[in-house]
Amino acid sequence: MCLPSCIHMARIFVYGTLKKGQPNYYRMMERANGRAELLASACTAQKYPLVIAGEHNIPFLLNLPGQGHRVQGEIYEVDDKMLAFLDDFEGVPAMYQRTRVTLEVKEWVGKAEAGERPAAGSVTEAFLYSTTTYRPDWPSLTRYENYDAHGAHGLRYASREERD
Ligand code: PCA
Repeated sequence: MCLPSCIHMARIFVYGTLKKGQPNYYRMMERANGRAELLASACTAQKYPLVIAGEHNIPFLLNLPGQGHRVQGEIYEVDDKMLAFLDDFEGVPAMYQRTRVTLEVKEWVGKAEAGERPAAGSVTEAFLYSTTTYRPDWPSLTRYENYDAHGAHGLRYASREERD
């Protein structure tokens, strides 16, 4: 018998359209896709170039540590079902690869692990969707620190459903 406590959970850092208020956030909240629970706001410990690229204006964190900004995002705890859904949705491994990243916690809002909530400034790890399979000109695109699909850049994100 599998009790709820034996469902495997993973942590994922989202920095793009999956963040709260962004176009794909609802997909993480859809129970049919699995479970996701907000743990914290955070930023990457290292700098990475976060660019908006391609004809659909998709945000990509390029796996080029040391360049760009310390990227801001949110850490979620997800179950295996949600992780599998997100891997499929993000086109792993062709479009993005799911790798591990070191993060600095900004504000921990979710459940604590061993009694206490990690303090602001503490270091943790999670998965993220970054890519090494980018076009040669992408590293020279404008680099963002905090993605917003509706930002002043004016690059409108084309949702999966409106692409042909
Ligand atoms: N979705 C993932 C990767 C980029 C995107 O739009 C995320 O939000 O982290």
